[in-house]
Amino acid sequence: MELIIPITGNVKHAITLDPTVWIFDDRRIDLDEFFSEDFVEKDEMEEYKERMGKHWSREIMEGATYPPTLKSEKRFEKDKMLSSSFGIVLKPFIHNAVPSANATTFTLITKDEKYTYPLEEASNIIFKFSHNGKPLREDGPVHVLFKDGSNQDSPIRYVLAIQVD
Ligand SMILES: Nc1nc2c(c(=O)[nH]1)N[C@H]1C(S)=C(S)[C@@H](COP(=O)(O)O)O[C@H]1N2
Ligand SMILES: [Mo]
Repeated sequence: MELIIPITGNVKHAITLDPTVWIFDDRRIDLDEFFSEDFVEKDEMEEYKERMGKHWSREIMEGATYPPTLKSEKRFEKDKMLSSSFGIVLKPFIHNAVPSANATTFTLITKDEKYTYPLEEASNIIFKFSHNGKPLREDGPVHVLFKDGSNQDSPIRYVLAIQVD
């Protein structure tokens, strides 16, 4: 199993995905949160952080030197990275490869099979890259999950490459 996934075919820039670095990518999604009722979309979360930011800058002006929760927040984030399951939406990576104007589909090439989807479907696909804090070294490097949760129990595995046509 390779730990990288090339995007090739009818694209302007053939690129290589390296799921081992996605744990540091802000676009990562905590999958246990995502596949639960109380998932908060990113822009709502940004609004919330902005409001909290204003709150904290006021606190700082009023005398506190740093948000009193900052240390425990960092600790919490680190614990989560080491124990949670994470994924990332496929779409921006296909976008970065710049599909040619006449490209319409992408195909997930796996060890045994090929799965072809219209390009728009990339926004509905999540590449899971860690399970309980561990990279998917056996049957990954990613598991392919649909946002609607329909294949949570039977994700596509052993992804070797993505081909745009
Ligand atoms: N809530 C939630 N359900 C999930 C996932 C997840 O990350 N979060 N991962 C799916 C994937 S990709 C797999 S392989 C299985 C893993 O289940 P197991 O821990 O029982 O092996 O759970 C599926 N259901
Ligand atoms: Mo998985």
